[in-house]
Amino acid sequence: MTGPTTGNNARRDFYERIGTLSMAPLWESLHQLVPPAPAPKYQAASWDYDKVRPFLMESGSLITAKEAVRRVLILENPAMPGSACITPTLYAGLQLILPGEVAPSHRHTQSALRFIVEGEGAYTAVDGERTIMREGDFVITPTWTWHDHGNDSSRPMVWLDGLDIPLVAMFNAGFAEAGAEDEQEVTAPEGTSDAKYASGLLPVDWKPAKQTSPIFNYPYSRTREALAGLAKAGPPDACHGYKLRYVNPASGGAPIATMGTFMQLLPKGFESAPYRSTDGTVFSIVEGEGESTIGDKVFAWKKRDHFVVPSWAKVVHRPASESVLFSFSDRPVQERLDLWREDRGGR
Ligand code: 1HN
Repeated sequence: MTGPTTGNNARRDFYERIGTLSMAPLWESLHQLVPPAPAPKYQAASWDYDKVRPFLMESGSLITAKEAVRRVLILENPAMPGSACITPTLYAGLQLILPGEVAPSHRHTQSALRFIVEGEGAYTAVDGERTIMREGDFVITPTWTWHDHGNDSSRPMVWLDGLDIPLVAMFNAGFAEAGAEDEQEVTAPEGTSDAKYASGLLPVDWKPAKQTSPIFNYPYSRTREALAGLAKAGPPDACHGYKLRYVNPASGGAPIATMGTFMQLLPKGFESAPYRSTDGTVFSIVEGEGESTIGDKVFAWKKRDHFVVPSWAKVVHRPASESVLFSFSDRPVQERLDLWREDRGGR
């Protein structure tokens, strides 16, 4: 062997001296910086709705939606305490809005998705139009749109919020503004955007202004019907069962530029082939019960439970009954950057 034989002490001394100039030796961290395969610093985790719900309801007696602005319990990855992240790029939380409450109007550059977990009849308003939300509906709040929520029903409503908060924070591209009034003025009757954009038709001279979908409520009734039709049409995919992605009808892309959303039906007794992909994914159980192996751990789940699958962790789903799973991830971002990969194990 030729080359320097300088000992560890000399090296450590060198690192200290260059450290005073804000420099560091790449060779000490190279393999960590460019790992041979994803090595996520966060973990798989699940939230049992039976355990979560009492705390959510208790939060309803501690603070109003108005005072809280958004009364949400954050689903935080146990490996990232204090980060408000469920994955390094995604935020998730469960929001409670009680009968008669209003969550005041504001807007921010972070995009949000709502996935309705419990209840029916609350509305969200986006840029002057309200939509009434029901269980299983997928609703979007695009970047920089005014939004407020209200519950005119007689029951609590709970939904999953998914936001691209960590991603926007990484870019330092976050802006936010409070509305002048708690409830924004309604300028279009309910159903307007559904009529204009959600029937495979578009207003004749309409041109999309941004990547965001012009549809802001994708109701569960239609999604469920599509899944049922798909299940009648042929055999399930070995890894996914019957899986659809939500789409912006004007572009074919994801409804939100930063977050992909999916719904899949797993037939009773189906066992999915091991699958992994580079997009860490958050799941919300809509129907059924079963278990999933994520990496080397097994997570049991049922309707209204949530779990997170880290990047490149192997997943196998085992539904005990016919099950429907909603999920979201940063896949559209990774695809745009030519980074997204999957491993179907040859299936
Ligand atoms: C937000 O605006 C909502 O509009 C929910 O319901 C959760 C978490 C962080 C920042 C803004 C909402 C949020 C949020």
